Amino acid sequence: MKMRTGCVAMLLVALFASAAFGAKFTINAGIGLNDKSAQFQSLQYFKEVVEKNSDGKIEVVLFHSSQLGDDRTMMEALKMGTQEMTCPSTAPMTAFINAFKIYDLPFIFANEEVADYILDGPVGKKLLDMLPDQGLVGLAYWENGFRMLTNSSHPVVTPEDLKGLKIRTMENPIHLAAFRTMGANPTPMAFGELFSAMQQKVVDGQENPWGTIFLQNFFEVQKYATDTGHVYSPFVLLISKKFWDKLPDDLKAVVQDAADQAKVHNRALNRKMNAEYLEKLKEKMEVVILTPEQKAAFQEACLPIYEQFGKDIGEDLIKEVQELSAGFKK
Ligand code: TK8
Repeated sequence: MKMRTGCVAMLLVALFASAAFGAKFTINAGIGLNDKSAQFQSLQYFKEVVEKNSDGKIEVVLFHSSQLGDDRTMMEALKMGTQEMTCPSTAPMTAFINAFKIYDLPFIFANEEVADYILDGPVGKKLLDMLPDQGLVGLAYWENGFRMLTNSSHPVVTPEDLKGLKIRTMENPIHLAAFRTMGANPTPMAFGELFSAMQQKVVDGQENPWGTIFLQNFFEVQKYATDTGHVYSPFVLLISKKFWDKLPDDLKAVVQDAADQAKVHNRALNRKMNAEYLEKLKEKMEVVILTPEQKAAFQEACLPIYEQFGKDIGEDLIKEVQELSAGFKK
């Protein structure tokens, strides 16, 4: 009798031990940026926390540089359940959930602190809560950051300087409309095609945060930059709902906690890197830093966009963000 209990106990120990060795779940996570980006470094951070806190039950495998596809195709793979994780800019997410267009309104966030406040508050949550209906679960808002304009033709100091410039935008109707309104000739394109499009002069320019402009070597094919900061791009750490529903609650908690921890890491790192790479870019490109008056001219030129997309996004939602932002105190 004693012997048998001992055997069962040993068997149980053996079973648990083997569970700890072989991961039960694999998260394949892909992004568009390269492995030097703050985004990739934050995914590495996420991977470490998840693998440690799940006692190896979850393994995270990372892919960068659009190895698994662009933002749009990876989101589709998450919906189908053939890929577990990605971290797109919110702009291409609007193809699935219209309300995310709120983040595409030019100059809607005055600075990063306001962006954090809105994204981590009721508005940000309300939008994440819309994702499960689309087969996606939004774990946290990470940061792509304020977008800056670059081009290969001439310095851009006023909106008039945009005239005739062929600018690549993300696949998003508001970004297209905003650049059209400012007088440019915008064209949407997946991120993975952008470098060669600039190299082959299919487009004259693009817009992305300083870190991306530096780390993706855009300065090799772009001579001029302007700190327009016209849009703040959030990233959303997304997980496939099909995968999420299979995870036991304790592991869901581990993944959610790691996503939140990595968010804090990501925002701090991204801001530090954007500031550092701006200084490095000044040695490689002609960088225009706009005065507040010059920046206001871009803001004014974009005002018709609020009118044009007000109904589509929802006047109430826009008002809610504007009122919350106005009430924000550091
Ligand atoms: C990376 C994209 C990129 C975005 C863009 O997949 O497309 O310009 O800024 O960073 O999400």
